[in-house]
Amino acid sequence: MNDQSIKKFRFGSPFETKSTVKSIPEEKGSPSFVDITADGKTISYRLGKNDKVYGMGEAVRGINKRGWIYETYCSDDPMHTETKRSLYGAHPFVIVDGESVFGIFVDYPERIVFDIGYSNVDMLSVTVGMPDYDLYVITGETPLDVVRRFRELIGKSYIPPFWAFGFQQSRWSYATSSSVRAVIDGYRKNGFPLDAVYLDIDYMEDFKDFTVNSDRFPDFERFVSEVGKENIHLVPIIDAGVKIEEGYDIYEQGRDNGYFCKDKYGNDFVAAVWPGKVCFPDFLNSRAAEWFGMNYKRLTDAGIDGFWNDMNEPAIFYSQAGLDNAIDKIASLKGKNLGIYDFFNLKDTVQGLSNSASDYSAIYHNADGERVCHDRVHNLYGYAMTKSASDAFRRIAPDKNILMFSRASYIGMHRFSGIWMGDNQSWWSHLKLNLQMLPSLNMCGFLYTGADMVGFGDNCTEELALRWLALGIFNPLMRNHAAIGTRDQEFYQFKDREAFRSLLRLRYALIPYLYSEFIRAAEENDMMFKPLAFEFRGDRFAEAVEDQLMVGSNIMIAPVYEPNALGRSVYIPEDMLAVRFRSEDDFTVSEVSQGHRFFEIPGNEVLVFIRKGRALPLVRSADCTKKLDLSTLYFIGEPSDGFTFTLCTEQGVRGGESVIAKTVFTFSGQTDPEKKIFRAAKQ
Ligand code: MIG
Repeated sequence: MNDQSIKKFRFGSPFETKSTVKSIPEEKGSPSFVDITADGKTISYRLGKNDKVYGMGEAVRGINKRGWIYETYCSDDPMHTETKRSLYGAHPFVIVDGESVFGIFVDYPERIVFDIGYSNVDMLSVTVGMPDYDLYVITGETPLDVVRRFRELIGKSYIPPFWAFGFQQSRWSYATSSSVRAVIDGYRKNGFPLDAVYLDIDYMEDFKDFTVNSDRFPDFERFVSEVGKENIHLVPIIDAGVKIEEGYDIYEQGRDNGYFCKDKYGNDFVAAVWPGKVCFPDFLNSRAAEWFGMNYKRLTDAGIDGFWNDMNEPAIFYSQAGLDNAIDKIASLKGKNLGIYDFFNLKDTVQGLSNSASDYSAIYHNADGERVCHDRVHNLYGYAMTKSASDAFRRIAPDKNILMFSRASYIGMHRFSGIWMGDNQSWWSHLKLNLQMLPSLNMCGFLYTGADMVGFGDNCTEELALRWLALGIFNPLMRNHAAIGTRDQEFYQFKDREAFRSLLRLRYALIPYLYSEFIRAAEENDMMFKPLAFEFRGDRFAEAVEDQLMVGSNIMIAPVYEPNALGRSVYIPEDMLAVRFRSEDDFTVSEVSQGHRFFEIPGNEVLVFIRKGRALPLVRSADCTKKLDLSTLYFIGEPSDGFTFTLCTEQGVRGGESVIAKTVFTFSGQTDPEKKIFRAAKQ
């Protein structure tokens, strides 16, 4: 791959985003493929009738993004309906796949509108507010080529610790150590594997970052170490806003050192989130970022080795100014006979208090000396928060690989952390969205990701939980998370425990494969989850498939995402082996030939399709990742001559990063011809 295929064009004076790691010389003249308006604000391309458009990372709708309008604007919006334009992450990268194959990355941390055949079905047009951005035009033979070049440009993806491939249970909120204990027991006593339990905001003292409520968690350090001995990691949440409270040292340090974002008069900007009134650390200021990051040490000192960063779009419930305005407006209406439009206006005033554009416009950063209005850098805030933690971890605990993932993100943050897909709902459509976001996020470098399994908001059903688990077992970040007040959805809570246990155990049997393919994708700038269109070029049926994925190099999945389904139709792009798992050691294997087929899939079964000449490695399952015994490795498949599989394992940590060992296995003899099981030997 040569740099000639990435061309960089600079417009105006862009804000430094740190999204890229490779310096590309600026081109003079105008880019090929696209047209740019004279004011530099709109980039456009006429789409061919059958052109597909991929990318956009964390976004609603399908894998092919054509036919909708998206905006990159990190947003705290828990209603991921298909009419939305933005979610929590901002990933301004698209690939056109048609007569011409190319990608464009618009490196600009403000709102960008990607109109992908919405206003005009034949036009892709990308519009920025101010013409201050870097445009990268990336060409390649195939969309995958484009992805790889883009990923070379933006740098290697974050690799979490091995244990983070285990199953993780979360809920807002396990508010006491005894509720955490009950969850661990619920899993362990029922023979369900588990590697981590999450602590949501209620573990803190009054929602104050880096504090632990000692009534709810007496002797926290001991508790962390106690559950640690049972191979359970506790993963606390950290919110962006710092509670304003005299005597709270984090607040006082931030205030006294000028580490908080300001308003236009230079006072600390104040808004309300969970802790009540907060200030926002100015992560664009390197000293403030370093200071905030080093505070994670308070928790790592207590034995914590994983975090999730929340509310870092940043989410704002209301600002004082916004609230005053709204109250004045309401007061002025008192005693008046409201017209119906005035009534709706009043309602909108209150509803519009949260995450309001005028509040964001009122925030100012000190970007190492330069005063910058938040509007110009909105999409960098969560990225900068998360980078501050990641940078600190290297110093605090170089001997540990600390799990880190964030809610808000921008291109480039994938080098430092994973992301979760935010506050979805216990809806069937969000099970499908989980599947469709995986490849789009992989295109943008986010490999360590997953949705809140079973859905965050709303009440789930047992059927949805089981079907979601059948997809969840392939998510690198496999976390069951639910909102406060919703129905209990820990897997042991359901009636058919056997089914849930079997599928969870199957996840652990698959971990060596998933981990190895994850590492390969990270090292080779590849995607772990690919749409069929990326693998079976020229097959118009494969190119249209939106609900199946290739997972790593060897297998394809086709989860059920509808209620009361007998099974589903699957497009088989080439002759394959279908493995029907009821559990890790109860499965049947059959050959399926290319074409559209219907498969009956009961809820307690998972279908995995193995590609021709390839194989799926499995190990005996265990209660936690630490107990997986790789000497039990075996394969299912009909390997071609010269078949090899490179198994990746974590062999310790150096400089905060996992040291990865690789062992190449080759075919060493079939043991069960009917089940197509074979053993492999180290090369
Ligand atoms: O306003 O901490 O996305 O995972 O459980 C909601 C409580 C704040 C949003 C996160 C969610 C978390 C919740 N948080």
